[in-house]
Amino acid sequence: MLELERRSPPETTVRAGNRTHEYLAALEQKVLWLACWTIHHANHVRASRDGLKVGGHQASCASIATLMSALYFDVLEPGDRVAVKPHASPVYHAIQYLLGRQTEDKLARFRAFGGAQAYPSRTKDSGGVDFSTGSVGLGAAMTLFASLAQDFLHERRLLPEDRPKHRMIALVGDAELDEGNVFEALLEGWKHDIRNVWWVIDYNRQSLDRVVPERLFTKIEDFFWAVGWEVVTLKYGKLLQAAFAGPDGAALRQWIDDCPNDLYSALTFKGGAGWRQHLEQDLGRLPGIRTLLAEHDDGELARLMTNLGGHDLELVREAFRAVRDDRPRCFIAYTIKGFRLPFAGHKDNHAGIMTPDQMGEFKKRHRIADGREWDRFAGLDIDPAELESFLASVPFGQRTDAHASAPIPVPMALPVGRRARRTSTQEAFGRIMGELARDDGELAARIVTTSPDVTVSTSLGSWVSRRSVFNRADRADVFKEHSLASSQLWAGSRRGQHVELGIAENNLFLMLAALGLSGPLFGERLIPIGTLYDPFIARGLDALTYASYQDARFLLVATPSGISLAPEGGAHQSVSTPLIGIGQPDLLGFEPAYADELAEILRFAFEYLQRDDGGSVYLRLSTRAIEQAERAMTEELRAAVLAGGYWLRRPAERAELALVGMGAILPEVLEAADALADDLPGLGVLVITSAGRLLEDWRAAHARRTRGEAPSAVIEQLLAPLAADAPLVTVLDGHPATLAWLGSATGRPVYPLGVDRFGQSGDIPDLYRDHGIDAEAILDRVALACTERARRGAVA
Ligand SMILES: Cc1ncc(C[n+]2csc(CCOP(=O)(O)OP(=O)(O)O)c2C)c(N)n1
Ligand SMILES: [Mg+2]
Repeated sequence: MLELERRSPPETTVRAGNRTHEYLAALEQKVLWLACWTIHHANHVRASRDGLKVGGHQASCASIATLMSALYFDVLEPGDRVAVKPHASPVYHAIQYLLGRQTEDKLARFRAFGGAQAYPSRTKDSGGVDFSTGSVGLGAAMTLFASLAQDFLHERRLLPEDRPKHRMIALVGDAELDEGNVFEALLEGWKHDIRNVWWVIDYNRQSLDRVVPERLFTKIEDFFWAVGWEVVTLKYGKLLQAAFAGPDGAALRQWIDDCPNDLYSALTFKGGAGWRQHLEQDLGRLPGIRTLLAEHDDGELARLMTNLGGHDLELVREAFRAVRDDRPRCFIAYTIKGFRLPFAGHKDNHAGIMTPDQMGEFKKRHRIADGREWDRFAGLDIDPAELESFLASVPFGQRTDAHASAPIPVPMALPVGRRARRTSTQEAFGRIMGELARDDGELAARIVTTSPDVTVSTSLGSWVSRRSVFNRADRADVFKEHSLASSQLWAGSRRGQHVELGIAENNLFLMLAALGLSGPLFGERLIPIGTLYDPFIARGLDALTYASYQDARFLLVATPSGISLAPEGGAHQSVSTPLIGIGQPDLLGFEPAYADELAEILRFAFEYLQRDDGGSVYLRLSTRAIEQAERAMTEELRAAVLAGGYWLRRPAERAELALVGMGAILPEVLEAADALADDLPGLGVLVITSAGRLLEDWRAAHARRTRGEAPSAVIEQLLAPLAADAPLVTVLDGHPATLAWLGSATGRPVYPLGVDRFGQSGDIPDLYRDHGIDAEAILDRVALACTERARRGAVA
């Protein structure tokens, strides 16, 4: 166990003269019991209906029980926010239960439908989970961005001035630091000089598969220092520290320091006899060690040798309470996976669950009588009334649940600026943002934009030039000061409304997650808008999922998209993102073709992302400038654009075929329609603005029909004028499956065109040709559709 860094332990500030420590020690025991029992109950007591293993992680819980007890029962303030390592969910729920914030019923249904969740969940757990966790590494990084969001609200004076800044705390498994997103976040945090973040690392030196190599953490610690964090290492508990101070104690310390992690783990598992044998063999020549061995029986020796910092309640409390400033802090707490459980230290213990016999022993040790397993105070030596009143005084327990925040009013229409005859959806977005930047309304004041180094190339430049980059220190634009020409004037300011990020899409989504939860976390809403290149959604997709899973609300503007960015080539061409727009829960995808559609969708989005039953919105935009539709935005058109589609050219009654297009390829669709005017008079052109919205609506209509109602779906209404067997030829610059389902909605055959291969550099005519989404390809499909329809007709 390589020593990380030896620093003098902080001054003790444990409240003296009262029984706090005694209460905490009892609660720590109870937390361990309840967490283990919750898992045991789910696996061995509750009846299984499907034969599946329920699971749970007693070893992971045991290693962090002390740290979490110290935090929740002693250190946390009500406003602090915590991301709990995923596998400590039962510990979290046990603590909430002891504080009266969780029910026995939910614990008894741990990992069952409606019960306490396998991993802490903001949206699915009761009892106020601050940040969901589950995908390792993301919870830790989330706290860093939450702190940045808190700073943003403070500097923008959106929070009461007397409200202190709270700590954003992550309880992190040591293996989580293998995730690259953690380091991306740390670097970004350094750039933004983040404060008030604590990461408490449960350094049990075990991951899922194995015992981790000892040298790794020295590198990790160096990294924390390099990015300005204070590192506090809690290696040895007070028992071991006392032994080190005794005769030949230095040799004992050296022996443990030199002990490889896997040997230390193995000896922990073997217990007292194992330690004795090794110590006799290696240090038996030293009189001090011989005395120590003689004075400790096997049980005591095991207790001494496993007395690591993260299991020493007093030491842990002292370390937490010694913090007096807002520097980011990393506590590296040495622990033992499965501490005080029969599989302590065993390398295979990650998913290990005590057998019923082992649980029987464990229960005896905790002095729990049959039937009293859920009793909050059973087996403790302290008067329950005293404990109850101690628990009632715990600061964290005073927290009231999620903040309510007033909605931000959205104007009836957004300022759209100059109307262009030809424009792209990206340009139109930039223009609206530029207009909003001049606006002194509430909406514009609450918008915060962010982008991973593609601010200019996603058309946020004019917004940022006016609203400036968020920076805790005011900073002038040096180019401007030196009178150097630049169209982007980027001063940094405390009041800035754009958070500039380095190129790390994970960070973008975590930033959006934090800004998008500012209402529930801090009581003040923001309207976050993140921009990136559409193909790079995939780079941060898990973080996007994480943001959505927590019900963070934001607007994601992805541009450019598809092969329509032509010369930029295959590496930048997104293919399957429209399917993300359909498939990602709580993220509503739109792909407008025209600027006037975009303005309506944006306005809708600002409202939708504030609605209780709303969600986030994803706009897939393009740099391809196209001829704009000459029209007025009627109420009917607006409703149709938002519902997911409208007829750009209305079909004749019982038209025999229809063209359906989405996004930047509309010119090709119209070109094909013109070419077909003679052969197929009355041919309609349907524009899809949101495949996801149509699909959702269609399925909702089915659900209502099963309940005996008779609604028709929007897609059914849209296609109703067509002949019952009229084929649809669908086209988009994206995966053809996006629109291929449209036919089955109304029993009409579909001929889906789209992109399903990686592309290459080229111009639009060449690329559209190559991928079969140009007018000629559309005409070919129309011909096929007509032939096959005629053949079917003949057969019928
Ligand atoms: C992104 C992601 N990959 C893989 C997993 C599966 N997984 C769950 S826990 C774990 C190892 C956890 O080890 P550590 O963080 O040290 O936690 P502890 O030892 O405290 O259980 C892995 C690989 C996951 N939850 N998330
Ligand atoms: Mg671990």
